[in-house]
Amino acid sequence: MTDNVVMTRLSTEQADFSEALDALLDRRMIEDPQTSKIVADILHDVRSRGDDAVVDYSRRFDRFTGSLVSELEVSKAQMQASLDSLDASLADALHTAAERIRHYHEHQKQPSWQYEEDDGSVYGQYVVALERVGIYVPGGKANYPSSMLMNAIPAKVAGVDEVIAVVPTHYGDDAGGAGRLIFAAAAIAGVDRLFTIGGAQAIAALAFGTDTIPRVDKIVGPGNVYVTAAKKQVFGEVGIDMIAGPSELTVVCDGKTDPDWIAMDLFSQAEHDEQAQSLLISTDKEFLDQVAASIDRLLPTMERRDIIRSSLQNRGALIFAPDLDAAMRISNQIAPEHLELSVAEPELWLEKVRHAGAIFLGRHTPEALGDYCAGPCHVLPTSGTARFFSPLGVYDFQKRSSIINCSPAGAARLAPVAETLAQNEHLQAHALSAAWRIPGRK
Ligand code: HSO
Ligand code: ZN
Repeated sequence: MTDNVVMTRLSTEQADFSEALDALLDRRMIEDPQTSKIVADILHDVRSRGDDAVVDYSRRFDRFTGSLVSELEVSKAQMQASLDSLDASLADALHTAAERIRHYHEHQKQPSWQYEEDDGSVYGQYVVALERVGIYVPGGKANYPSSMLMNAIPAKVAGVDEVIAVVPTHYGDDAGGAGRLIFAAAAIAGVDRLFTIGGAQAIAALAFGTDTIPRVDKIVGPGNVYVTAAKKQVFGEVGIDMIAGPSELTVVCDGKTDPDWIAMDLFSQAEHDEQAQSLLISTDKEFLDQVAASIDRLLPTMERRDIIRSSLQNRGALIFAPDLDAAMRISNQIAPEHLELSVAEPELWLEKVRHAGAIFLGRHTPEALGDYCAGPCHVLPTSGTARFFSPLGVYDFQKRSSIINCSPAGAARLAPVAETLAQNEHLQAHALSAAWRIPGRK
């Protein structure tokens, strides 16, 4: 049995290639005004009514049937019991993934630094962890215990005092199934408090705090359009990591990788959801045909074939480029969340990458390994935002303070400069405050 997946074909040889690529990428980050309004109302309501509003929205939009926010909290003992109840092989896999994520992120810690000038003054930067953060782990079309690890472990490595995780309510109803894995992952990651509260109401509760849910300093993690809109609206009141859209993969291939492997890599992204985007750029037209044939042959064997088919037909594409230089230029224009360089000597092509959330080098590095256990975080910039955002990392959970420690000689040396500039800004107190540190001036 084979399927017939009709995927967009693009080629740099077509006159309207750039426009066709732009249309395919379809990156409007401006949200629909109706969504903004719904979210603004929820935020306002949670801010004024606190726990009661959280309960109301969780009953209305999620599957909560209780009456108190405290019923939506999963205790540390419950998290641990979920972990204890897992099959050994599953618990081992989670522990291995967690260890590898922790090890990778240890390398990301930014140290404080300082330097001393000849006059004995010291200047530097003091790096310190955030006190309390909220992490949002979505539910949606799949269940992602891996995302619990990927969000919480970098925070713990940074030294965050308190990590509050929120997940949609249905996990609480399914504590024996999907919830169990999520709660177990939270135990392994060292999450301090966990609430089964999703949607914009969860973001509001974390941003403003309620009687039961503590206010956090920063909220990270991807979510649906309501969660994303809510994060945008609370930004400034709290920190946020980035603005997430549907997940994407771009594969650049020289045509010498097994086409079935590439088809499966494209499926792995497409199976996340109908809006996910899988793109293949190859320098070999015949190879594009071979991958198309692999897709048709393999699709009927896939459990999530309906989602995969929709995703590939709606947003996927097979793209021809005359050489790898051209392929890399297209990839940079896409600025993909995940980039696989399935080519010979991928290290040589790395320097041509300008924009990509995570880069997977070589034929044996599928995105799936990175999604779970290679070590880097799988919370990555989507929708072309790799032009200015970076992967979620330890640095997102650290902040910096500047350090200035002037010796008497250093102060005397800087004061005339400050005094002159202050006088010209007509700020007399500034001028005197500086000048009085010069011996004899006061
Ligand atoms: N590819 C997803 C992460 C994930 N995959 C979780 C499987 N589980 C977004 O980067
Ligand atoms: Zn994935």
